[in-house]
Amino acid sequence: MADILNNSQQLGTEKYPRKSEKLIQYGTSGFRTKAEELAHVMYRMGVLAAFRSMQKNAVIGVMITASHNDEPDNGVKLVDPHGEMLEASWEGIATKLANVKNEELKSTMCDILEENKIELGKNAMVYVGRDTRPSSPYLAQAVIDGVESVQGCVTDFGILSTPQLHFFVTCQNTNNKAYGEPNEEGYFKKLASAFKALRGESADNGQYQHSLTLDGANGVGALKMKILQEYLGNSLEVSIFSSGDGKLNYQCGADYVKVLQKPPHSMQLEVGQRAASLDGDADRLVYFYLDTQGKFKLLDGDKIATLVAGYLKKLVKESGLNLNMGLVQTAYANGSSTEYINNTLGVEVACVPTGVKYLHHRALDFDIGVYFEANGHGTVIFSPTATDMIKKAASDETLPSDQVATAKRLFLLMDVINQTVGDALSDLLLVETVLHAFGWSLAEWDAAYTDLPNRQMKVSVADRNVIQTTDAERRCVEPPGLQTEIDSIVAKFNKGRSFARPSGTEDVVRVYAEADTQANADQLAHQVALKIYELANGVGTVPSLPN
Ligand code: NG1
Ligand code: ZN
Repeated sequence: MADILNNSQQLGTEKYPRKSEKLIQYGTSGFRTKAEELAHVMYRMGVLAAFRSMQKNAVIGVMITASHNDEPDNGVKLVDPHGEMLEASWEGIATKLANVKNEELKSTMCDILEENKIELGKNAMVYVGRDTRPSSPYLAQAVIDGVESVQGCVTDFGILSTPQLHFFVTCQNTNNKAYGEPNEEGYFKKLASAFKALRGESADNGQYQHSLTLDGANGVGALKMKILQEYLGNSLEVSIFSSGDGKLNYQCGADYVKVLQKPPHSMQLEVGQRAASLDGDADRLVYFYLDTQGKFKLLDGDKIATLVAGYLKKLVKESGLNLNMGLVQTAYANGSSTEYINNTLGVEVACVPTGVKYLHHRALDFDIGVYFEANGHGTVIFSPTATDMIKKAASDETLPSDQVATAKRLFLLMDVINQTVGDALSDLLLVETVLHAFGWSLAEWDAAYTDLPNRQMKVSVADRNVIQTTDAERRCVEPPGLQTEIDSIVAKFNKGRSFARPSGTEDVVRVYAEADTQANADQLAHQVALKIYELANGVGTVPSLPN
């Protein structure tokens, strides 16, 4: 055992040394920073993934990506046995291992093994996936070297979307491969065959037409959509933009479209054309179109959640099954969406802090839990009881035939949905299915409610952690006096709402504001940003009014 750890420390020190004293923290989506600062972190996360696999006696995933961030960034996150994010108590362990001095690597590994009662030498199996960033192959090799240094086995899947890796890990760790086959073919076949079955005879219906324009963010989503198209055949025609000829996430992608509220730079849209954007690792999806006045209209994660929840609620009612449903959002959800879910859909709404793990966890409380971040990251999960009831009803000959048919639809929908984590390709097939079923264009979908004008801003401060929040991040408790100031600014705006929180993925404080008009939302965001700059030690240029 001592030999293995000695060798691991030696390889880590020689090939992947920690070169700076800068601390790095396992945040909402793992470690994320400039790619050149990450080699030692990757190696050490390879070691840690192997340890986690030994502890859990299951496959653990490691994904190398910085999602929607700029191309020079990169990141790493661990995927736990059932496809969920790494357990919170291990985030601290990961942070510690990533930051110890080179010469303390071995003793820290020993401590982790001892404190977690892990027997070194037990089988360890780690699945590794990476996005299309130029730095990703080298960083993946560092992870692989880390796993192998403690005698773990690696399956290197090469380029994958983040949700594909979650899917593979879940499939491999589920008894009798009940969730599916842990490989690309298994993934595409499961999604595409359910989607085609749900389409029925005709690919068009009412105002719905089966052609879509897709912005692939110049990333893995574009590559994987091309493969998915082969499985989809004629059921959906997709024209792919930003398919890899430009820079990743540059002037394109779901984050660009959502935050700037405009189409990708290179896309010429026609009035009414249905378009969607993925992010750099294909776990976020937003839709958009130009209305009859040529005005840009965004259908974000909130709109996707309400569309899907509305359809599922209808099917549950028609199937006669007694299943409860809930929708989980974060503070970034548009106020109009929350009002619509409460008052029109009549579905229970929960609000949790930013980060998919919080949404996923809360969604587990329902028979059918729909969760989406406004940025387009989310999915639907069905409890084991709901899954069982739907499965039984779908083949229950004692039930009226229309109820059986509806249960069959719900059953197929469960297969279109990647329940392990938000998945842009799976969500896209889900949205297309619902629009097809309703016979809707984007304008009809969009008509459910009108978003309140809103604005996001970033403020640079000396230490973003001086901002501490409560109430699902909707109120600041630190620094003292800030919340009172925010409250009095908000009070000046009609339908005003605003909050601030430290980002988990960038070194900034994020400000969100909504109000009755765009000018007021901009003013509100600006005034709150200035207050943060003043009370939380702002650095660099003073925040200016968004234009
Ligand atoms: P931070 O940087 O903590 O705001 C962003 C998103 C999260 C989540 C993570 C992970 C917003 C406002 N924040 O987190 O929702 O998606 O990235 O990628 O969209
Ligand atoms: Zn992403």
